[in-house]
Amino acid sequence: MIAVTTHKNTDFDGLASVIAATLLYPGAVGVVPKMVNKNVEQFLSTHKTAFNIVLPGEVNHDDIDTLVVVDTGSWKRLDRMEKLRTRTDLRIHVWDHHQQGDIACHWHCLATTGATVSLLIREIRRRKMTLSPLDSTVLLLGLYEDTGHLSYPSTTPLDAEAAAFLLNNGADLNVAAFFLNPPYEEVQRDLLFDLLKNSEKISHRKTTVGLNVIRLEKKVPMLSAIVNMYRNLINCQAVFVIAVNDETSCTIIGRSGSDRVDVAAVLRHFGGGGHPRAASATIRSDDCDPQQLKKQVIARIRESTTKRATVFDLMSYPVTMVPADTPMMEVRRIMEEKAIRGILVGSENTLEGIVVLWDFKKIRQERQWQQPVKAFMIRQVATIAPDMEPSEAVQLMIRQNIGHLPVAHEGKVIGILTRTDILTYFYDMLPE
Ligand SMILES: [Mn+2]
Repeated sequence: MIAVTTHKNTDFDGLASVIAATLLYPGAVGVVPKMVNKNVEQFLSTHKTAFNIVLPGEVNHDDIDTLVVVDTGSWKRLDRMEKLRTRTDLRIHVWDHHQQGDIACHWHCLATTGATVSLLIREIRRRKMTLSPLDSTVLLLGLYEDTGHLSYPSTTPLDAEAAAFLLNNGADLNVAAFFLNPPYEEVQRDLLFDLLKNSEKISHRKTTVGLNVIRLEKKVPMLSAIVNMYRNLINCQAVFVIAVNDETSCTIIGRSGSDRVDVAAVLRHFGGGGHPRAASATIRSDDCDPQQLKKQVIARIRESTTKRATVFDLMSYPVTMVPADTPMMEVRRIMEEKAIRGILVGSENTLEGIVVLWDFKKIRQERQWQQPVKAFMIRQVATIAPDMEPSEAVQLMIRQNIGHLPVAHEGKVIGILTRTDILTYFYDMLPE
């Protein structure tokens, strides 16, 4: 028998991948873990009979000769599959978009797509299969949940192609919207207020990280969505929420909106995992002390050294500067010669102003080209520090509506960042 299974606390990508695999492996049975996310549970309560899926307790493990694992590569994330771990005659296939895993398999399809189900859909398309509207809809739920409706940065062209294929096969967007955007309930609102009231902020290398310890009386559906909302509201680069489940277990949820804080790297020290921007860890110990955990998280944040691109890596230097009494015609000549659109005025220790191509429009008479640059320059010049992130430079440029940012370190101009540098970075260098 071929069994297809996925990770515990199954999300829609896990469920969709199981269902897609049952289509790709004829006769296969989908084994869905007992613990599934709330919205998946709601979906299954009305749709379960439409699919060939069972619970782990309903399957005779000895009958399984091929195990297809989707949306995870780790034994410990599977539900009641330990028995199979030591079987030498078992064939194992893995389909996954995560990086790590300890399942030794005979065949795998691993790629960094937004959703695992996109990998299975690629194979469905390759085999020229068609899907029912119902199958298409559940696959779309998985695809949209893991890619934030194709909007997360992890989304790839393969995900978008998969979405087009599903829509062509009749996927229902009304059903998708219903299960992906359930209304918030009182318990979630209370939690959000609690997080906002009791947040502690620490600063580390120009980033602000929010920390909370909360007590969870019961399971809160969509906890991670609430944590995300909370991070947006308090405007921190990252947040860590330590949720006390009971005396012997705590869950740490990390969410980041910045390349500066890699929450997965921090939570790996606590046995957790995930992505740089979304990760979690569950700690079980006889005396789980959340305040102690908080101290450890802070220590890990402080020692984390994520080396990301900074303004320093992108800026141009040396910088062309002219003294304030330079005639405008000379300024124009230098700019033409160097093919630059802006020039700094002053010296590297005293930045007095900036003149950009646009300022030439202030010149109405020919004789004005003889006048010094200080008569035309802009005196209020925004500068940026070399250790800032490219995205912060973009925000500053947008806010001030400027295309040139002198880079200053300890009062000295050490470089300049232009729109071109930013565009080159975001469009040419990002997809590594
Ligand atoms: Mn997934």
